[in-house]
Amino acid sequence: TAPPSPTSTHNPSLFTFTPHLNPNASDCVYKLQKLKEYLDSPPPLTIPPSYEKLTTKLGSATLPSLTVPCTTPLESLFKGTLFYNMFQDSSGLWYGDYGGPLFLNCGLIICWYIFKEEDILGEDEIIMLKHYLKVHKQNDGGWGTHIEGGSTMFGTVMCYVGLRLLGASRTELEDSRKFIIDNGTATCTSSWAKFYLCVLGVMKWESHNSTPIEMMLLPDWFPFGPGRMWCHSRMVYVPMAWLYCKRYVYEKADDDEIIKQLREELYGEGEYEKIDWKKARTTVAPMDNYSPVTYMMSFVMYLLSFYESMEVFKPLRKYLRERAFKRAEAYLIAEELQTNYICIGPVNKILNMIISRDDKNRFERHKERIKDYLWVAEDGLKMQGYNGSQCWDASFYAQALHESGMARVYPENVERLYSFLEGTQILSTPLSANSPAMFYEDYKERVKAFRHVSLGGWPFSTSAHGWPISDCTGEGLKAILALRPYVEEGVEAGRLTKMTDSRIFNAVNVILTLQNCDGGFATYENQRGFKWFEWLNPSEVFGDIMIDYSYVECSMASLTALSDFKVLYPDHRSDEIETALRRGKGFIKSLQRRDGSWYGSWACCFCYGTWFGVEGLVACGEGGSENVLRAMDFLKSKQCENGGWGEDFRSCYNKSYSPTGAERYGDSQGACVINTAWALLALIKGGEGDSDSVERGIQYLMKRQLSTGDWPQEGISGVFNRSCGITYTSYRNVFPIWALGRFRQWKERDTTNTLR
Ligand code: LAN
Repeated sequence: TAPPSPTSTHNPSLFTFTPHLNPNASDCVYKLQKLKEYLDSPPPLTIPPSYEKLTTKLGSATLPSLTVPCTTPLESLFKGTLFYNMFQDSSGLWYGDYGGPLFLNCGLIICWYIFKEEDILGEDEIIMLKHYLKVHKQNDGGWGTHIEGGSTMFGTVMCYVGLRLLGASRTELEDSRKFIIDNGTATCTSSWAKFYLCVLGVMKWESHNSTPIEMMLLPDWFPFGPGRMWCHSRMVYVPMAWLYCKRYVYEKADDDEIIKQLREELYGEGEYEKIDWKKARTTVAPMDNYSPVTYMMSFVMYLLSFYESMEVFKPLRKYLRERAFKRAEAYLIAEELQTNYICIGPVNKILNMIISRDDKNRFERHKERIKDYLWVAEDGLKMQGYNGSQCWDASFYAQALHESGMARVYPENVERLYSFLEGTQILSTPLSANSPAMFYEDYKERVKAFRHVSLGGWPFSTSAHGWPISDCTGEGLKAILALRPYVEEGVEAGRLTKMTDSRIFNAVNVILTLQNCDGGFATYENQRGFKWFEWLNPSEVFGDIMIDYSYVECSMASLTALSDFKVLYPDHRSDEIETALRRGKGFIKSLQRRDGSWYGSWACCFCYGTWFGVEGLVACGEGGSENVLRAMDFLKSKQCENGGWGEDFRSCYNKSYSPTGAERYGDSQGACVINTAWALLALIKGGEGDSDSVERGIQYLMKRQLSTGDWPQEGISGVFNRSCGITYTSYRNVFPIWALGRFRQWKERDTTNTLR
């Protein structure tokens, strides 16, 4: 299947670099004023004092002028770091846009709309949000599920409804309405969109498949249950089931003019009252149907619909549901407390917020944390896919600075970076309001919340978010270990907090306990379910979401961290670490494809996956092995003539390598900076540092560098659930810098090859 191709006239990712706008506010709060100020008068590129040291270090090499392209890899590296370091926040992190999914905005807009009196969004925010949705409309009138995908009914219905609620008129959106009607009306949108339509009151709950909250009551030993699902699916399922079982509908829906109009617009004039809502449960437009609902799931839905509607089950339903609501409430509250009301992701954030409406204190706290998800860029204001990628980006950059030798050149940046990473490690998380002394370390409480050990892990974004992830812990630990030698002075002088051994051991404990039976590592938790759960995936638009699978990315990061740790602490849990590395190695090998590549699940796609695969195998002592050589061959075979690598988003969607081969983002052969950097990192790690292939790749990176030291923002890099793109603005800086740095280190090791 080919994903629909985008027809939007706007290339969104070109507009997504806003770290300049950091107002020093907490977390990701970006004020529109800052954007305006920046656009009116962009800040001058100033040379920081550390530049002096840089010249000394460079020796004979001359300083690259800020308006002239670099001529050597070393110059390029300096300029790249100089540029990127300027955007470091005083708290040590780099802010970036984490937008991409379009469907998320509608959830926020609905929440704002149904609680209008709460002013969840300000006037300026509404203007910018509207702008964002308009900018990403495609030529056919629709919207994609994410900003770079072709139109889907999921994206279109969500964005259409969002825009109408924000005040856009029906006439303005006539082409979009036509798109919806032509593709079978809103009854053919995906089940997720249907859910939101029901909440808003523009669809009847009968069109929603049964989503019983009773699932919360299934015992742990039962082969299926919320605790066994991938945490993201679980965290969305519980509040969805809550709202479904209450048949929650916006209370003023029947008297609201816009709602009444939407009921006409989404289905055709006069159709709303005639629709067979039950039938609508199973209708879905082909463009949304990425993972069609299986026969088994249809059968389960059929049985559940009996349970849901039969009179005989009424007393049983009442009894079970009451108990399940109690359990679910405790669960939802625990999630809110654990994440400081940020919640694990943008979807449950909004659903939990809607549910908490009657509890003033809870609702207020939710409101305070909405801004964490908002981001303003040149394309408008968006609801991001997470509350940012701060820790993840910072960990990679720390390693890039270390490996390139640049960490010695920029001591102030390094100190700040260390301080951020040190402060972001998860130390403890309260579990419930009634027992503030209860922490995750309390086994019973933890298990009740289905949570893995958190203490010592690192999150993807901020410590306030608090969910540790295997690979974020791995990268965080590696980053801290890499930076420690540079910050000794700062620690001694009391400017920085010491990273004690016990904190490091806690991180190692998180990693060790996250290893799965197959030897690999999943994202947030162990793999607790079975592959057949996927047959019960009801989402249509997303693939492989039911359980937490072992991934090459998570495995590499965890294993390399263990291997770095082992060198520094050879006596701590050394047997367990040896075993983990051995098992991990086997797992990484087992995922390698025939052609030598690895599929990347969290970024686009095979270049990314293969970099992780190679890095992981080398760390497990497999450098030079047949597997690594095959990976080298794979990468070399995909290099474009101009020296770069480029991959289309279809790679992720279809799970098979798809080169772009066409003019994209200023490259006639469709190569991209970030893919090139990943391929280079893998090739150099795999022993190809002296090859012509690497030389040409490095030249390519230099050629694409902008005269400021930045690299152009190209296509969307991140991906999740196989089908949705997500923006990482740091990647275009961090990975080229790292690749250039690794190249430099490699060359310096080889004395016959002097790098000017
Ligand atoms: C992320 C972001 C980080 C990412 C990595 C750490 C990079 C990866 O290696 C493991 C998976 C993980 C943690 C990941 C999983 C899925 C997330 C949480 C996201 C892509 C960010 C947004 C996405 C989440 C599911 C989006 C919310 C939408 C729903 C459909 C629930």
